Formats: sequence, C-alpha cells, structure tokens
Amino acid sequence: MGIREDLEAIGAQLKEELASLEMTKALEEVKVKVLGKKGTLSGLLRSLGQLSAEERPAAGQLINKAKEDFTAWIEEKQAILEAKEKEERLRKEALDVTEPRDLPCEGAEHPINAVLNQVLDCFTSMGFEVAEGPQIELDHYNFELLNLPKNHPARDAQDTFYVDDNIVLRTHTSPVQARTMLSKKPPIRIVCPGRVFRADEVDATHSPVFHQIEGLVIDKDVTMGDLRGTLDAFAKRLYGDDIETRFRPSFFPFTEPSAEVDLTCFNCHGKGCKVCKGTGWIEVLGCGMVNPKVLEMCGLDPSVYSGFAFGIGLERITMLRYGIKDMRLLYEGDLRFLRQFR
Ligand code: 2NM
Repeated sequence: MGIREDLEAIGAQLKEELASLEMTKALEEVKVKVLGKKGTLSGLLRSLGQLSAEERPAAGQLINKAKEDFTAWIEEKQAILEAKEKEERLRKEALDVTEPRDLPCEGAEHPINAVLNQVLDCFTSMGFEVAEGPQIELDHYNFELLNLPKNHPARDAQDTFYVDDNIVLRTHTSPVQARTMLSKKPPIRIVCPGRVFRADEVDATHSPVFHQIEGLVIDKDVTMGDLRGTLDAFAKRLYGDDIETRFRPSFFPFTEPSAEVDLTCFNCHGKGCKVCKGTGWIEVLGCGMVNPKVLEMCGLDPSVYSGFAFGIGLERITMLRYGIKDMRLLYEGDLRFLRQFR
C-alpha cells in the first residue's frame, strides 16, 4: 500500500468519526489521535525514511496537504460543536423572569396606624398642625403645668412610671401641648399623636403602653361652641354624616368645664344594640375648655386668650372601628390577625 492510500484511509476514518462526534471533548481525542505527536500522521512522516530519495518529496507533500485538510475538517467540526454547546448552555442558564415564585412576606398597615392616619387627615384638613414631643418627660410638663400638683391622685405611683423624682414616662400627650403653649404665640391649632404609658394591668381593655391623639386650639374668643363644632365635624368625617355628638359633664384637672363625648353608635345608628349596650351612644373622647390656671402657667393671659382641648384613645376607637374584642390582639404581632388588614 502506498502513502496516498494510507492517507485516504485515515481521511475516510476521520470523516466518519467526525460525523458521529457530539462533544468538543471527544473531538480533542480524535484530534490527538490523528494530528498529535504520537498520532497517525506523525507515524507516516517517520516512515518517510524508508522511502527512496526520489519518492520522499512527493510523499512529504501529500502528508502535509493531508495535515492541512484534516486540520481544517477538525476546526470546522470544532466550530460547529462549540456553537451547539454554547447554545445548549445558554438555554440551560436562561431565566424566565415571568415565572411565578414564592412571594416575600408582605406587610400590612397596623390598624392603629390606619385609624391614626384617618384622624390626622381629618384634623389637618381643618387647619390643625401635627406636633410631637418626648415620651420620657419632665414631671413639670407632664403634671405640674397641667394643674396636677404633687399630691393629686392621678399622679399616684400606681399609674405613673417614674424614671426618677423629676422624670416620668409621659402618661398623656398633653405635655406636648404645654410645651407648644410656652413656645408659640396663639393662634395655636395642633393635634399631638403618640405613645403614652400607665402602670396598668394587661387585659382586654387595658395596656401599660397605649396611644393617644390630643388636640388643642388657643386663640382670642375660642368658645365651647367651637369645640362642639370641631368634634362634630370630626365624628361625621370619620364615621358618617348621620353621626351626632353628645356632651356629658365630666372632670379633668386641665379643663374647666370638662365633658365626656359620646357619638351615635356606628353599629345601630342610635337604635340600641350590643355594641352600645342598648344606649345608642358610644363614649369616644374627653374634652373641655383649657383651665385658665393651665393657660397662665403656660405663659398665656387668660383674660386675652381662651382655648379648648380634647383627648382620644386610639386603641379604643380602633377596636370599635374594626370590632376588635381584645386589646392584646393589637400588640401580639400575630400574623393571622395582622393579615386581615392588608
Ligand atoms: C383629655 C381630655 C380633656 C387635654 C388638655 C390639654 C392641655 F394641655 F391643653 F391642657 N391637652 N389635652 C385634654 C383635655 C385631654 O383627654 C381625655
């Protein structure tokens, strides 16, 4: 057999093997087998020595030509395989960004915040500004300026968390209002929302930490009529146009006169039901005309200025609004409860 036949046989086998190849890794083996140092072509080149000097150049040329051809075939196949493998890899690594997945835990507005925002919207749209102050407060602002002198029963250690002799956790947001009266000239129209603290037991209607929103208006000639009109607008805005307000006399050291305010029961609209215990009314807040003594202690002349104030317990109106029977549900952070407000 001559070199030409050998090369034809090697070429034919290479073609056959290339045709059946599926992976670049296997192609590498075929390449080494034919073109490598110990490959078939190298073997043929070595056998040139056995040929005569006249035959050698032509045979060498044939082998070199075959090497070029084989290399070209292998490279062509390599390019095809590489393209195929790249396509496969891209297909495998592709991300379907529209594919459904587990949703992250979704939060919800806490019902106390939801009601607070509704109440704030109501008062800010009537021209009130929102004022805030410290939760750890001086006795002076929390009690003294609000006509709660040292021996007053409401200051009893049972109700107040004392930090030291002069510092308490605020028991209401009224100290924010005392600070505002001392620092701003009337007219004053503010609402003060915030966290307050009382050394209460924990049960269905009490918590040592709860939330209030208090309001204060000070100007010349502010009257009880202004107070009624303001609270009436608040009640109608928050609970509906058929809701009325009813004032009952009451007592607070910081207001004189003082009143407890009932609203038409939102559940039975006044007919009498379980929610309002048959009365048709629900108590929602306390209020009054700012005590002249408080005005004076806060640097305002009671012969020039008058004002009204009110205080709303946020937990209570939140529970009424959503029919929540136990205050503890508002603080336990149970997701089954909170998810209902999404
Ligand atoms: C209430 C009821 C009545 C009140 C009074 C004051 C201040 F600082 F102006 F004197 N702030 N809040 C007040 C009055 C609060 O809560 C039931």
